[in-house]
Amino acid sequence: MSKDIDVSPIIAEKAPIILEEIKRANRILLHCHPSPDPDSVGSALAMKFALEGMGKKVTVIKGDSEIPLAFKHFPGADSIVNKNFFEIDLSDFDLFISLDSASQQMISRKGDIHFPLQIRSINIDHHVSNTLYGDITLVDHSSPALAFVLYQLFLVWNIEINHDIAINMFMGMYTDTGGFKYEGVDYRFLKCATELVKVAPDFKKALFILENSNSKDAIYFNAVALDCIGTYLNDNVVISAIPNKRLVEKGIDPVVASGSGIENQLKSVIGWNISALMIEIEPNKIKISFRTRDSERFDVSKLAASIGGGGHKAAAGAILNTSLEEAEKLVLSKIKELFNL
Ligand SMILES: [Mn+2]
Repeated sequence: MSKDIDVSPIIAEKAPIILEEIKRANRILLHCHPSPDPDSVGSALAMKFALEGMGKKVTVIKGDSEIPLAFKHFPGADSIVNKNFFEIDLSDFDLFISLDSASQQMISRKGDIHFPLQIRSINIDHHVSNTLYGDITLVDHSSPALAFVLYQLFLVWNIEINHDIAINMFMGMYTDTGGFKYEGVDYRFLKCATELVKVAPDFKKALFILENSNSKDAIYFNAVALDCIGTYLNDNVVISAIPNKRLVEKGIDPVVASGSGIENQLKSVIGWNISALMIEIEPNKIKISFRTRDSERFDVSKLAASIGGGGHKAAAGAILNTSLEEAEKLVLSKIKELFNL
């Protein structure tokens, strides 16, 4: 079987333009997005290895958040620099490549980032909500994981996919699709995954660590989350709204908590068509994750966008600086308005 897959037209068009820009640069900056997921970290590390193979000096910064313990075994994770975007000096670099980040806020929420930057920038992403910032943009929203976009870029660029690149890309592709189950997974995507596991047959070990590095906080958090459930709009909508004080009194770290995966359990109930996990991560700051069982009828990326967030049709999110009650009211009114419930 050849490793080739049909490269999507947008990637085929942009690949040579991006490569030219990379060739002109020597020192390249990459980042992880706030609350990084495996697609963010895996893509940044895969890109780092690919660029280093071209002889570039590459720095990956962790960005706003800590790299979760469950990703520390990704090859190259120990090289991630412990800084956010505002703690680096852009004049140390020639090029910034933003990955898996729909807007400037996904590079950092610690301040405003204005494009064009003082150095050249490339925006490579797969979110429909991408705001097209940066000097060069490649947004392929047909791809369910950014790592799959990178695989196709590397194919055009003739990059050899080694073990470390393969593990990083596989982690992103696996998790961004809920284990190859979400919209957009097709034979091309699975063929790419096949090629990756051919190079990295130890992917099972990496997945085991990824999925079994829960802290006890995550389990206690799930108990609180399930205790805070309410259903609305004829049981079409389930909301778990978690007050900050419930987390504080149990000593649960809200950052750890938000990675517990409870949002995927909520949508597993027949009839609960839209789920919203609302965590008051600090007083009057609400982190919301939307999921849906039926992304054709209930495109939650539109719901998230209507309150200033973004994401994908089946999984999206937003952050609101309001009380939990107001956030709940707002979300329910937007759901009514958008989906006629
Ligand atoms: Mn992604």
